[in-house]
Amino acid sequence: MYFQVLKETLVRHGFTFESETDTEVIPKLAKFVFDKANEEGDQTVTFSQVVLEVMRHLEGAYALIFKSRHYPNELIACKRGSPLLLGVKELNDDVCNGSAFHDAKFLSKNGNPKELFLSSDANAIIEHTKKVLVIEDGEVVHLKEGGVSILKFNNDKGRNGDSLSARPASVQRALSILEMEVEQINKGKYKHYMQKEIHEQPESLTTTMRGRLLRGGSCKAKTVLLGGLKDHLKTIRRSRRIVFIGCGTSYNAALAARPILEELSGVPVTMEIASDLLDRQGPIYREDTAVFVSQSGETADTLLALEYTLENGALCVGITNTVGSVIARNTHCGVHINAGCEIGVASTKAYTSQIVVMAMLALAIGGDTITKQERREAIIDGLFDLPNKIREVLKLDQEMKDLAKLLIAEQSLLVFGRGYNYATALEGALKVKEVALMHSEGILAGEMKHGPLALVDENLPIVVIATHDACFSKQQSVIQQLRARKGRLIVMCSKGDAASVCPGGGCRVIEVPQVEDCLQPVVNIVPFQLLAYHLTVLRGYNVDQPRNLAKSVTTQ
Ligand code: UD2
Ligand code: MG
Repeated sequence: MYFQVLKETLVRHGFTFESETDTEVIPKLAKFVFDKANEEGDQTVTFSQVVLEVMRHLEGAYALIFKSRHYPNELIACKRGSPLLLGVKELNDDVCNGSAFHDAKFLSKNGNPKELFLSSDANAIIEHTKKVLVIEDGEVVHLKEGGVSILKFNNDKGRNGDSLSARPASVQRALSILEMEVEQINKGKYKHYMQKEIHEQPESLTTTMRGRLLRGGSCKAKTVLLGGLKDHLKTIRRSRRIVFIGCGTSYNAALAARPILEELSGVPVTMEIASDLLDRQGPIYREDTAVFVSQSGETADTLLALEYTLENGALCVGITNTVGSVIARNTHCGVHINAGCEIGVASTKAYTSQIVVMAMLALAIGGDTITKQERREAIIDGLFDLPNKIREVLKLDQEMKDLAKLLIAEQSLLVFGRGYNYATALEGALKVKEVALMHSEGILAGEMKHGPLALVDENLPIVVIATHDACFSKQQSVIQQLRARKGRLIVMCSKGDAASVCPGGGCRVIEVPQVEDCLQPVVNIVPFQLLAYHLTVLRGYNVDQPRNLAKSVTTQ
């Protein structure tokens, strides 16, 4: 919203815009600030003053790098909310032993660092240097002719109420030059990558949605903008069917998004496990849209299925987390999920970001039907609020740890789900299986009587997902039937529903915040991720590299 306001102001001052992106507003704002200072005769306005003034106008989370031909040999970086690291290579070794602390100015003395790196992700820097400065909110990193200084955004406004007339203060406190192992830097306060990645989902989801949800002005409807798809939406809408193709967690994410895609697009959606499509040489037609889902973008089976599908002439759409990956390159179009680097072998934040991207895909495809406008807007509102809801559900951490203690010695865990949360049952079971090395099976609750019911006794733990949606009463009756057979139940339900899912008590209840039905799988998977994580740690297994598994399965 405020970007829209800024943009309108800039347009009034004669700026023209080439894109719909918020990003474009920032350099133009910088130009505006620079011009204004010069007009007012302030020829001495420094690059950092310009940037500080720009920052004053920005809201939300960002990490930015500025370069300008008005300030040759200078570069400025700043951040708020998003991470930003300054990597320093070839600092004299006696200058930086262990985790010594140094003033930033030190960097420009003593023979100088040879190279400086700026990145929002330690992974990108670590191959060059282990020495990093963690930049804090409101700080401005100023690189000038080989030297570095750090300035702090000063809250005291200058005489004119802006930061141009206020002198930005040089940061006095000692900045730490961390020298730790790669793992420590990346893991921050967490013990394992999987744990970190579970807990960073409010942020990763925010990044996934950034710039893609538009809540326009009063007369403008709420919409979704997926830059990578906008020229292909017509073709997708006209296709005879949409085929989701993936493996493992990516397949489950697609399964979670299937109902909303069917509902909003009206196009039949079918599901294919990549290897199975190839085994069967299943029919794919020119009129199909095939959507390839892969975190790494390098998954061998998915890639082979992509080649096969391209040969058959279908429109191929990629949903990947890795810019430049083979699947991203070889698909006709697609969407990057922008979840950030995922290191734990068990996918967590990529899963939730994939679902969110596919929900946005559904919104974009269904974007021109008036009848569903209200529904779409409710989902968009739900998406905006989703990171908060994930923050809330993450508070179940201790409760999931307690549950893990109870289940530590079990042989097996069943998970029943249906509708939107059939995928949650499959994915929850997959998490428990792959990291905690415990047999676990996700079961479509509608299939209960066709076999699985035979397993139920007073020993086997069963999780039933019964959050509030159109399938709720059916799940209530599943719970009743399982209880009649003395099943050992753990019920996941919406906040406040404990009594109605488990009348009379007697089952363990996990209450989660309720969101729009089609987004509920994003919330519901989190307790399972936490449970799988704690089970693994308590059982003494390797969380981040489970036995026999690899992060990207690049071989068949
Ligand atoms: C693009 C930029 C983003 C930002 C934004 C501003 C990239 C990678 N993204 O994001 O940094 O500047 O615009 O509006 O530079 N694609 C495939 N297959 C896939 C995934 C993507 O073909 O599996 C294509 C997609 O069709 C598009 C391009 O890759 O042409 C970038 O996709 P995106 O999702 O990153 O696009 P967008 O507009 O969100
Ligand atoms: Mg491409």
